[in-house]
Amino acid sequence: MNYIRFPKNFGGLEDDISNYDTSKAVILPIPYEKTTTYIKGTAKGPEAILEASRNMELYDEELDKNICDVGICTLNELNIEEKPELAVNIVYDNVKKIINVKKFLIVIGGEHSITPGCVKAFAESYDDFSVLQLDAHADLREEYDGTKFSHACAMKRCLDICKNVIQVGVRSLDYKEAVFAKENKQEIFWAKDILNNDLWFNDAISKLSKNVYITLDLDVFDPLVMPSVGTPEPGGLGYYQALKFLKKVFEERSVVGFDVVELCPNENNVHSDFTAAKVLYKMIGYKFDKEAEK
Ligand SMILES: [Mn+2]
Repeated sequence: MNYIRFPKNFGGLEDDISNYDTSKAVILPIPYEKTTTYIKGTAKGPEAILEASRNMELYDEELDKNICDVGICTLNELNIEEKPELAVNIVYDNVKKIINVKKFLIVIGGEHSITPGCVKAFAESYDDFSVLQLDAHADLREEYDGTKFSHACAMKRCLDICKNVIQVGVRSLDYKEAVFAKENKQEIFWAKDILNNDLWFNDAISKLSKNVYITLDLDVFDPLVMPSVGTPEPGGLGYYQALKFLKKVFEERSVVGFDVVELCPNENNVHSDFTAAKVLYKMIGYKFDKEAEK
């Protein structure tokens, strides 16, 4: 497997803690962008996350450890030129390969349309499986801009594969999506109901199956925290609230993989890139902190 080596990899890690053979976590960058509709630039997301990560402290004060000691390998970018309907299968094939060798996979985008390919691969490999989506947008459109595989349809396509999709932080959708959500009793934890309180944590987690795939669309965060996204929406989650929730999900469920999508780097707002890298790093920490307790 070809991977990015020191000093260009995630975290700028030396080869002994970032080689493919011994790393427990594997990052797959997919700079895919074919269907974005507002601000363009998510194709540069993975590179910006990697660059920011190399400027990050590797010691985590919350977990009191160097998270990277589990081994974090950064694979070469998966470049896909095909249309979204074909891209799904290419993502699926590549994700499947990593699942089969039992590494913990993190996909970084790129736009949200890469998620259904990931979900297809994970849903096939795990029984009792749910998807947890953190996102400002419901992404429940049946079709958008002439394709069913647009970023705006990402979760509708995931629902075709897995019936149990829990949505957190949503504050933007169209009328048809709202009708669909109501008719299908879609579990949505609206941003307006969950900001500034943690009362919903247990309820949301109780709806998740044993095995969980997390798709983290960075626009779930408030634009003050995360301005560099393709479709910013006011009124999103704060940094500590999101981390507290994610940590609890990792503690109470078996998170089998996750993606971090929709970073749209802007050189005037590099703190977004840094925040994305740090959240991703902490999520790896939460995963293996739990493993260590077993
Ligand atoms: Mn979104």
